[in-house]
Amino acid sequence: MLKTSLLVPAFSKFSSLACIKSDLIYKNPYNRLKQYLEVPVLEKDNIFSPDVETIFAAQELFIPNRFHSIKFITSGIGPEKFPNHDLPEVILMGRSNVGKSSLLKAIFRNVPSLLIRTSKKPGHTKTAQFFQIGSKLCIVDMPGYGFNQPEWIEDVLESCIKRKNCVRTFLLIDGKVGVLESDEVAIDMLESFRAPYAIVMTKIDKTADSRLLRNILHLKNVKKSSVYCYAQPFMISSHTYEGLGNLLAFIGHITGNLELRNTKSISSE
Ligand SMILES: Nc1nc2c(ncn2[C@@H]2O[C@H](COP(=O)(O)OP(=O)(O)O)[C@@H](O)[C@H]2O)c(=O)[nH]1
Ligand SMILES: [Mg+2]
Repeated sequence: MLKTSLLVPAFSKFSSLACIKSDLIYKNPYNRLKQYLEVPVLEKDNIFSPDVETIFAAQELFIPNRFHSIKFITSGIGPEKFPNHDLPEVILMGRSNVGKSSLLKAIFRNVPSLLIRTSKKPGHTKTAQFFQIGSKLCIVDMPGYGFNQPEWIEDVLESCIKRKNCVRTFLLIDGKVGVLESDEVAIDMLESFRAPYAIVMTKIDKTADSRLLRNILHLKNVKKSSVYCYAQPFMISSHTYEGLGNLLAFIGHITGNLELRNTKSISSE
């Protein structure tokens, strides 16, 4: 197989992705953690592991052009404000300050017209914000729960997650902090809605591997009885983009926009 370091410059030369800073975006942080344990970190070892070409194709989805516009469409706290369309939707939810907006910013880094505000102050986003990616899919940024959460937090989460368009909810957990009680409540909620969801551990650039591993293993216990959680947590840095490619390939695939090549099955929930 081609080495990533050879492939990235080759691709960049011929494509609009010349802005790639490094090949961290193609890395799966899970492979780094694996070396510390003699047994697999997860029960099903590394079930989603797209190759570089697949990740590259996934990134192209998030680059606008004349026929493919990427834009903010609407925001609201109830169904009357939500869009009426047939696009598949994925939702980003998590505690205030966990890195939802930063992840969006990283996903849309090639869309300078989209101004996404991140903040050190928790509780900045109060409504569900819908972003449309051409005629392909929609990403929804949710208000954070926990500190400074809006009083309508449960209602807005429920009405978004239960929409027929919603194909997956991503529950973001701070990689350094790990699962808190409020995250366990969120997990219970998703399970009670029977909503397929996946965990995303954020901020891995500022988390020591030992701590990340500890938090992943703790997570494994928390979701022992879960039915609707995807078996493999994603790990990302929205600052260095490490692990981001894996997540984009997953989003592309579950929304029916990306065929997987040389990738192990993701049918397992
Ligand atoms: N080092 C690092 N900081 C991050 C990352 N993601 C978010 N942050 C920081 O965490 C804070 C909250 O991020 P934000 O995206 O606004 O969180 P939100 O409330 O969940 O939308 C900001 O100061 C971000 O710069 C990351 O991947 N790495
Ligand atoms: Mg935010």
